[in-house]
Amino acid sequence: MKRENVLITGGAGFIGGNFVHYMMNKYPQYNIYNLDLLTYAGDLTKHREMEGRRNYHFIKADITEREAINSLFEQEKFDYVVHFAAESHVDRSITDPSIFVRTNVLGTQVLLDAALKVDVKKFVHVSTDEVYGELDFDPATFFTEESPLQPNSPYSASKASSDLLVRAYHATYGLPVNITRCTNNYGPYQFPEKLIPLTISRVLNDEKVQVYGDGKNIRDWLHVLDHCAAIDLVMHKGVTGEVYNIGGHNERSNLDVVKTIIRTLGKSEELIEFVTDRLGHDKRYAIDPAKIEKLGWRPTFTFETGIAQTIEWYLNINWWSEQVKLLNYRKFTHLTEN
Ligand code: NAD
Ligand code: TDX
Repeated sequence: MKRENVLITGGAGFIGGNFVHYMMNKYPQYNIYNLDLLTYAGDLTKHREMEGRRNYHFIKADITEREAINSLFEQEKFDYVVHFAAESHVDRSITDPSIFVRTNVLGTQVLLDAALKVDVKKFVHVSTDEVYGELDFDPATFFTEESPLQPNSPYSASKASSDLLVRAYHATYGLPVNITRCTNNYGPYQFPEKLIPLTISRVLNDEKVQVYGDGKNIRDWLHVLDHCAAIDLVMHKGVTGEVYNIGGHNERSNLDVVKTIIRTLGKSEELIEFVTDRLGHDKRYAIDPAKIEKLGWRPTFTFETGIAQTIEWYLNINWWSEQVKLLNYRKFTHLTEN
């Protein structure tokens, strides 16, 4: 029987990287192709164990380069495409939106065109709850798949634009697609520009943790392994053309998250420093996951179990502390000029 070929774009990044591990473990019968440009956010050391395995292939490529992408698709005849590759940091999109439009919009369109030519079984586009804009603090309100798209940052606008292209390629050309929109992910291998890994590194080094605004903004935290399981389900069982929201009912204010990390590491709350707010800072994200739950998915991590496991992971992994040192992570926040 022919082995299925699965293309994972952005597999050297945080979520894509975890998904490569997940798929390699769960489906040894698949050929896994990890396509990544290795931007500042991409790192292959997390896949050292995969090197040399017959069914793991790494391809260094830029999803915006049409000719290279087209010839790759013609050569490898992918059965599934799971598309993570993107510029993903909101602060960076405020400083320089252009690369977000290029990678997230044009890059997605190049992949969609290539996928059309080879008859893929499923194209899963990994998107974000940020495309719905912001909610107020009323805990009874949630985003559903029917919520209007009202993105507020250049990042979320670029993701919403790519979602619309994916939708249009299904409606116009019949490409078998799913769009997933998840809440904030956390867990192993996250790049230390995002709130949780950045806070862990700063607290460990007894440095100030910069909380934007008053710290009351709320995010709904999803452990990356729960996210991987949801994407697996959508890829294999999702109804073609449908959008699935993925969230964990794990809402926390940013201040709560920072205090939890400080407490767990046995440090003082005096490390907290309130700084200038992010421009266009969305107040709250929260998802109603009823639709994906009907498909058979439930998160396995509570925020308490997930954050404890995540902090433990960062404490024990030399790879990550080396990365933090190498990357001088401080320069990636929106306060670079301060
Ligand atoms: P990340 O920034 O950690 O990784 C992105 C990866 O894409 C990197 O490995 C990078 O090298 C690669 N890449 C960037 N430009 C590329 C290009 N032109 N060609 C090929 N590869 C390229 O991102 P992440 O946090 O793992 O997010 C993955 C996806 O999930 C993104 O599409 C993001 O929008 C979405 N998402 C993330 C979160 C989150 O909390 N992190 C939440 C919702 C949705
Ligand atoms: O130093 C910080 N201080 C702070 O208060 C940083 C880095 C962030 N914040 C705040 C801003 C947000 O309210 O914490 C919250 C989380 O910030 P980020 O980690 O930058 O994530 P967010 O902007 O919520 O976006 C994330 O979730 C949705 C991902 O980066 C996106 O890729 C995803 O689509």
